[in-house]
Amino acid sequence: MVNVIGLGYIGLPTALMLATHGVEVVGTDYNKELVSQLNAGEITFEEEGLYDLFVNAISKGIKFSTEYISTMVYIVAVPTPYDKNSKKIDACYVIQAVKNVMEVCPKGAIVIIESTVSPGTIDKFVRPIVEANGFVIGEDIHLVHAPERIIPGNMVYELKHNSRTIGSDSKAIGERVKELYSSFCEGEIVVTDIRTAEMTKVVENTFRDINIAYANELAKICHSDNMDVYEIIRIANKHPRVNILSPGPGVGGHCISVDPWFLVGDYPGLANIILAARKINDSMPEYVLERIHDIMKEKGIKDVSRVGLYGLTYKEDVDDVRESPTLQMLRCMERHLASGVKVYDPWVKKDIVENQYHDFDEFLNNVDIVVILVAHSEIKEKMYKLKGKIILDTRNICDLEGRYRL
Ligand code: SAJ
Repeated sequence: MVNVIGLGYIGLPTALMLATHGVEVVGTDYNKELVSQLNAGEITFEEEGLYDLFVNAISKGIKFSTEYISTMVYIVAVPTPYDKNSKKIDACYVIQAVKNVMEVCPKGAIVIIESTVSPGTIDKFVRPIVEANGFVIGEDIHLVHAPERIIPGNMVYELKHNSRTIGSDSKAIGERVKELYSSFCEGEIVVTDIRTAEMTKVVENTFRDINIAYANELAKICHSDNMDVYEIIRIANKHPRVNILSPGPGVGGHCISVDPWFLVGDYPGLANIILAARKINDSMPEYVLERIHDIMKEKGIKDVSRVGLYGLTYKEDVDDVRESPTLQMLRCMERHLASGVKVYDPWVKKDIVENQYHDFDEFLNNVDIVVILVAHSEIKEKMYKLKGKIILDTRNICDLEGRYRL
């Protein structure tokens, strides 16, 4: 039996996938409401194919609980935020989860950390907890790091098809864990040591952050000198060894905008490109605000309440608003005492900001400028409704005449 600890964006799909592939699974989360929701047959977030997987896993006997279970395999998938004060990973959730596991686990158990961690976290925080509980690592308890690579929006497919990394102190344990993941994962599974697995995961997300920062910097350069950044990137990418990503209003989500900070925090003075990239991406929400300001001036619009922001989530077709560029923009506007801007997102059903609309047409009727911040399928399908509006398209999805882009 596997006890999956943390039933969020990573833990839940992983637990469901294991259960549907014949593994006995108990999913544990300290959030009582979340657990009762799952036990009542309600899925906790939207994701293509997740509900079907959920129903299938329930039919195969998956259980959800707030309790930790005594078993031989644990998968820990809890959040690992970045602590802005210490400039280091905040490992408190991992620490607590491992402490709780130690209270119930038998000798011989394998504890797999799936949460993304900065290199060295397992040595620094996890090993001491295991040892403090009287266990000998490698004999009584086996530690493994198995970071995930799934992308929100395509999680279920990627869980099955991506390759993945298993970091372990011992080859034999690594191979056993590889077998467990092979129950559902058809991609290549590479077994390595823990430190390498920790570093590899952070390096992957940092690579993407730097690539996006390059695209964002190019967008600024091109705009300053009246060049079309999208055409330039499109043509440059025809080179067989060039693959520049797309500029946008900023980098959000809980992975790419967070993980590079682990390297900056742990290797100050060495992580220079990484820090520069973070700064460029973090500057984008404010840059978009400047662009809105310029457009308002050009069009003679003075009233900020005639500006509508389309999209609140951190990217298209997900309901996750963590670190979203739109929220960063709104915070920045608050600092400049500019309020009244209107906001709409078809994926965010609850009111989380002021002047938030829940009906697309009503939103459009109340604004003159539409700033496209998220490329949800909805707006792509209903783009014709924006005819006659002043449009700032930060995602390059609109081809209506006169629209502004980054
Ligand atoms: N973005 C751009 N331009 C682009 C691509 C993305 O501005 O060309 C923005 C998005 O709009 C979003 C942010 O970057 O705000 C991040 O989105 P994303 O789709 O690039 O990535 P995430 O955070 O949803 O998922 C990433 C993935 N990592 C990589 O592709 C290296 C995923 O595979 C990881 O599993 C996930 O982080 C994670 O959990 O670490």
